[in-house]
Amino acid sequence: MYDAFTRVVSQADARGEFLSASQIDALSQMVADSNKRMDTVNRITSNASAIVTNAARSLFAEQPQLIAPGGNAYTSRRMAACLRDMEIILRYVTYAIFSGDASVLEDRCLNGLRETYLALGTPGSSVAVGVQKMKDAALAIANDTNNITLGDCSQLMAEVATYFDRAAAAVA
Ligand code: PEB
Repeated sequence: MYDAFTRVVSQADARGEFLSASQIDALSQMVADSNKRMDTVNRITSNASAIVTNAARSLFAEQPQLIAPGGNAYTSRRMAACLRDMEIILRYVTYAIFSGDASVLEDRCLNGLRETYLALGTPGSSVAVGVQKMKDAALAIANDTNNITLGDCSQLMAEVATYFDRAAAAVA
């Protein structure tokens, strides 16, 4: 499991080189922008249950077969498993945003998830749609300009989007 710093150290060490000026500059820029990152993690974390339930509700509205008898989210046990899965994925996305690196998400959540869904008979493509809906909601919440010092968050928001996209692509 890497963060943005340990990833750079590991890459430099693999080449037997000192950290380069551009690597140090990039990390130093990340530190300078860290309040944006912490605010983003904070906002997504504190709105996690709304993000999950709204995304799930919208997914079931679009794909009602999931909640019809025999569907993959039919019976409260499967519905609970589904909401839990979406929450787990969102939680690992927040870890990746905090770390500035996708490895925690990849190694501890997405690795083998496609095969798990295949074995369960759970449609990964539907999970991917749910993840995309969480992405839209999370970005809207993170980008809300109310009660915040205005600044350019476009780079960070693009990074946040990549973590959701990785999760969706891993199961689609
Ligand atoms: C992954 N999900 C399920 C299971 C596992 C995971 C391991 C089987 C064990 C169980 O039921 O608890 N667990 C989950 C995860 C990690 C982990 C992400 C990462 C660390 O440890 N059903 C739908 C939707 C979708 C869904 C498309 C969006 O209709 C999910 C939610 N996951 C779903 C369902 C089950 C499940 C299990 C319904 C139960 C399947 C079943 O028992 O039939």
